[in-house]
Amino acid sequence: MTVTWELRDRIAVIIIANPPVNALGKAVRERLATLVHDLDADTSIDAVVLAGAGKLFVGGADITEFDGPVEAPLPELIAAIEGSAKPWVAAIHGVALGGGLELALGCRFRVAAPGATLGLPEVNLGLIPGAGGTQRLPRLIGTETAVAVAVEKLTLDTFRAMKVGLVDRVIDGPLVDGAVSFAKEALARPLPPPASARNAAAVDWDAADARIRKAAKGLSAPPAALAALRHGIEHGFAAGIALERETFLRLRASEESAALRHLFFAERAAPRPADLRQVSPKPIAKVGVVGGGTMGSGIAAALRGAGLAVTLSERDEDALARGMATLSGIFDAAVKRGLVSVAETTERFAGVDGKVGLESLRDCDLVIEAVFEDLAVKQDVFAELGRICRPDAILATNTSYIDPREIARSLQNPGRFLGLHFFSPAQVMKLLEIIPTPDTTPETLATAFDLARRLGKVPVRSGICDGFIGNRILRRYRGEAEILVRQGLSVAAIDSAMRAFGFAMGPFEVQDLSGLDISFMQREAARARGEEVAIQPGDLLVRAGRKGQKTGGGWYDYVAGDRTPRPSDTAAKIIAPLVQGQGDLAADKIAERLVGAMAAEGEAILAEGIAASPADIDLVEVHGYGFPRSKGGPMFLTARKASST
Ligand code: 3H9
Repeated sequence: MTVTWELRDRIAVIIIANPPVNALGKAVRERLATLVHDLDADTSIDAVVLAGAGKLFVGGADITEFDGPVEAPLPELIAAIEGSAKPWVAAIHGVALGGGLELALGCRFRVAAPGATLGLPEVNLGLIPGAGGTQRLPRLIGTETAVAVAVEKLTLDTFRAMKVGLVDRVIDGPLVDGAVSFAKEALARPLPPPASARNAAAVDWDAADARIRKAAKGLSAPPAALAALRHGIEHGFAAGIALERETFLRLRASEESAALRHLFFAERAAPRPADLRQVSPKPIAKVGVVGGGTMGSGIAAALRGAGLAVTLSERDEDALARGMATLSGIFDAAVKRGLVSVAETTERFAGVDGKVGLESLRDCDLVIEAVFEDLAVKQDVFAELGRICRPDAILATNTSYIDPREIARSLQNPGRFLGLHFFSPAQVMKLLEIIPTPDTTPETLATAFDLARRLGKVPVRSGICDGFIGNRILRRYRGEAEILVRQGLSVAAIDSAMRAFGFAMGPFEVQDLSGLDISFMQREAARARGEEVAIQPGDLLVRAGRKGQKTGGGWYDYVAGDRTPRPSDTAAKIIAPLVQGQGDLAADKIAERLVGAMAAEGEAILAEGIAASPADIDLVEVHGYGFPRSKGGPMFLTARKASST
């Protein structure tokens, strides 16, 4: 870390250099605090320009410090800058986020290069801005926009920031030169009041609170950020600052924020595994997708969203027409949800070339197979692809369970092969399990990670085992839930406990939605191979024709056209032979049992080297299986509980 300064024509220019994001760590804060004092006392200086070295101004407070004590508090530094005898000018490029924007708000002026991003993303970390952001921002840009920025994560680009009064001038040429000229011009005029001395108007607080609570889905930070903003407008700047600080410190010490910070670092580490940092990915422009079912179409849509040319291959005209119709449905749904414009979807759809057979994939850089989950069918596909595709093309299977080594058995040049396990709906779900075989080359693997980055997915490398990381843990989770049913707990009580924990649906509701028959068939196949697989309640339900919502009932009953699960006496009678006991467990204990089972499976997965780290397992659960983000993942949660007892 270095914070340097130089004198330019009676203007001091301070440059913060603290790679990678110029975070405001303790050393930076202390150095800046000394500079405020020293520059104030220096009569050869009339004003100060504050800029960041490298790609950006300041990415925020140093998040790694939030597990430790508070030292050299940022709010005091910012108050000192605001109260300085000389005007400070923040010269912003790249990003000014969180504490970075708060630092700029303490300056009397802000100038920015085109293309900068300004925002207060603290709520993503379970925090509120803790260095005056909720108080100075509304006083500078108006309360409504400030609520959108500080509470609802709106970011402003340079021009919008200029429009709302956050930025005083856009500097087109060299930023620091422009900022120095701006400072000199500003000195010739009376100074505007600092942000803290300005007024801001009230908004309809109750309406804002209701909207924010609905969107926050139980997270603490967004309503707390609004409350701090409101308090300052109703009771004055000093009272607002006090509540903001108290709330920030309380949330900083919360489990929710610790969980979200854990995920922040896990998500940043995931795309760049240490062993691949020196390996260049291959360029990928054209991708083939084999199979136009739900998965194949979803993958094609995701690829188009990243601007890649796609050839969708099906075995005959009818199947191809169905695949293209599914794809068109995905694009229509995205338009209806306001995610993309009609023009964009038209362009995306036009970029998909539907073809019968595999011959059309000969010039693809990458081919992803997403056909029926059957080893022989997949082997045939890869035998043909091996013959048809360019020898340097990467070939990937989207299998959920089958051993990729078996799938690639007949493939020449297996170094270019690996598993890419997408999650349904593939155009939405963020998780991508990347499964190399022992033959996969580092270059192939690096290309898969690069593809994930381009698709905006969270990549997690998995070793080979039944179900890889995610489905293996899912099986254990469901198995544990069924053990509770056998012990006499009702499926409704278990589902309700997991919803209260934070999942959108309980394990039995999910099974009814996706169908009980797939795992039933897997168990039946294992039994047919002579493996000993005990009869489970789900087997009895499927044998009685109850496969889930699609058959009008599974664990629950459903009435036509209504997806509301209704507790089912029929289902209870069918599974009764396997139930022993009365079962009585509080909701939090149910969640503890099931999450504990997930973590235990996670431990086994780590011990076998299937996952590289507990954080990777947490990413799989949060991004692929709806584990509540605010709890950080089963490994994080279990480790925290263990360390606090
Ligand atoms: C805050 O400011 C609280 C205040 O209100 C109150 C305080 C009192 N600290 O994302 P990248 C690391 S809360 C520490 O890949 P990019 C990151 O882990 C903060 N480390 O780069 C990674 O490390 P590694 C509010 C940080 O160029 C490396 O930097 N601010 C921080 O794609 C590169 O990160 C935010 O929430 C940090 N603040 O994107 C902004 N930020 O190389 C959070 C990053 O070891 N940051 N790292 O894996 C971002 O959004 C992006 O990092 C940013 C750069 C856009 C800045």
